[in-house]
Order: sequence, then C-alpha cells, then structure tokens
Amino acid sequence: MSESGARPRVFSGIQPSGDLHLGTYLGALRQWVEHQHERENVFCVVDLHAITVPEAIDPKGLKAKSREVAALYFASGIDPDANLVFVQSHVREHAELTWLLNCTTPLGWLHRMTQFKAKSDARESVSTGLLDYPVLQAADILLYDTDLVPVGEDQVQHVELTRDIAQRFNHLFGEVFTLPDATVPPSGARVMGFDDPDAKMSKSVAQERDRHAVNLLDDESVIKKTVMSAVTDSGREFRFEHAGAGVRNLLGVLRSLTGESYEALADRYEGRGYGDLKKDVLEAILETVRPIRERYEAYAADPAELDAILARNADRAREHAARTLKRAQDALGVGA
Ligand code: AQP
Repeated sequence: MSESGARPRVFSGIQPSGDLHLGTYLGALRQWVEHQHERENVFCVVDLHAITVPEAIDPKGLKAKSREVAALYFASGIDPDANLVFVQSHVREHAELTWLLNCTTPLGWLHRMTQFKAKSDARESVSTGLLDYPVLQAADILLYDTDLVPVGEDQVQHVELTRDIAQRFNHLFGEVFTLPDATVPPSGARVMGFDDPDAKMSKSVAQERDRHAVNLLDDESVIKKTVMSAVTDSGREFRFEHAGAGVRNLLGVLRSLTGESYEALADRYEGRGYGDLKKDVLEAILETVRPIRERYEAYAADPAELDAILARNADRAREHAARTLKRAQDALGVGA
C-alpha cells in the first residue's frame, strides 16, 4: 500500500511514439480518469521507452509529442493536482535506477521476454535499449513503491519480471523494493484496427495506414472517412449471430462509448445495413472526442502553463523517486 496506507499506488504510462487514438482512450485514459480518486496515481509519459527503436526517433518532434500526450492526459480529465503526471526523462532517477537494476538482473531473463522476441525478430539490428526496455519499466514501477500496474495481456510478463527483479534485489541486498501486481482490464476493453479488426489499433500502424485508427486529434472529416470505411462482414445486413471481427469491433466501441449492452445493440441493428451502425459509431466517437479536443486546444494555446504544470509534477515525482533510489544506492554501496 502507499505510504498513507489507504489507497493503492498505481503506475501507468503511455509512450509518445505516435498519435493517441481511440484504443488508448478506451483502454487506458478513460479508465485512469474513472479511478483517479480511488488510487494514488503516477501517470507518466514514457519518452525513454519511445527511443528504444532508433529508426523511429524523431529528435525534432519528440519533446513536442511528449507534451501533446501529457496535454491529452489532462484534456481527457486527469487532474494534475490530484495525481503525479510527468514526462519520464524529466526525472533522471528512472535512468539511474535502471543502471543499478541492470547490474543485478540476469541477461537470460531479458532474452526470454516474448515482446522482445517479437519486436527483434522483425528487425535486422536491435538496440541494447530494446532488450533492456523491461528493466527501465521495472525502474519506473519500483521507484514509486507501486502496488498495482494496469496493463494489457501483452505486458503481464514485464510486470512479473519486475517482481522477479525486485525480489532478487531484496534477497541479495536487503528489503528495498515493494512488489507490484499486474491488473488486466476485461478483454472487451481492446479496440481493434478499423481497417484490420484482427489486430489491435496501434499508434505505429496508424503512422503507416490512414484508415487504421481514429486519433483523438484527427479532424472530424478524417474520423468520418475512417469509421465509414471500417471493415464489416461481406453480407449487406447486420446479423448478430454471424458477426465477424469488424462488426464485433464496431459494436464493442459503441458499447464502450454509450454503455449500452450487446443485446440492446444487437436488437437495434438486426437486419439493418452496416451503414446505420457505422453512422451511430461515428456520432458516439465525435461526441467523445469533441470536448477532449477543445480542452486539448486550451492547453496547446498556453505551452508555458503546460510546462509549469509538468515541471511542478516532475519535482513532486522526483522527491519520491530520489528516496527510493537512495535506498537502492545505500543497499549497493554507491552514491554520496
Ligand atoms: N487498441 C487498444 N485497445 C485498448 N487499449 C489499448 N492501449 C493501446 N492500444 C490499445 C492501451 O493504451 C496504453 C498505451 O500504452 P503504450 O503507449 O505503451 O503502447 P501500446 O500498448 O504499445 O500502444 P500502441 O498504440 O500499440 O503503440 P505502439 O504502436 O507505439 O506500440 C496501454 O495501457 C495499452 O494497453
């Protein structure tokens, strides 16, 4: 439990590796907002994770993208005074603890990570940072004495590794770290690509394919094109019983946005053309993203204020992070 003992401390992060989309909103941001007062939250923009693939680094754009992601946290409803919201690289303890953990983590543990295998198989050469990605993630989590880490299925292995890293360190050098648990949202929380409903909607794919994702800051005309061209089934009419992945994805999005049950939606659209379903999905999406975009524009119009909020939050984060780092340094016999 967090130091106050009452509320669990939760660490969450999003990489500024592209435009935030409807999947990021429904799978992460909206849930963060819903639970923000029940927990002690650390909401980080994990830019050091976004540079583990050197080909994808955009030196001119990355700082701006990190600020955009932070502004979208606030525009989605995250309260900057009730939570810790900051950019990872602004708190250097993240990188420093990573080094200490690197020195106590067996290399074989990292080679076993399925996400590393998947990402490295597709590339001719990979950075050391890509292999080390889960150790940086462990440092993020452990610095704040985190109790819970909400993640998708694909990240559970990394949280388990974080526990192993912490346990090994505690065993070898004394009790320094709190052991975190992963929490996985229900499977319905996953939004699939509108152009390819068998794969999850993703920032990096959206950079390559126009009709893949609805980005939170897309123009309404672009959102319309993406939703109205979404993949459905080959027949002309909606048949719930035979609904394929594309139709199920549209229903899942509508259900998430309106709170209606699958049964109610199935009854409404049975026997109707897919165009009717798409129009309603479009309307629900626009109603959701409009106020987010308006609030985002207010932050974007005052970059000095946004920077001040982030600097204040980074100072607060650093206080906690520095205490944990000191414990780890003392345990190892390094540091002043
Ligand atoms: N399609 C999705 N459906 C539901 N939840 C999603 N999340 C991402 N995509 C979906 C959730 O949003 C957070 C973002 O985490 P991340 O930035 O570390 O990246 P990710 O999961 O790897 O997201 P992308 O969009 O696929 O990014 P790239 O292409 O850069 O790897 C997480 O909580 C995630 O579950």
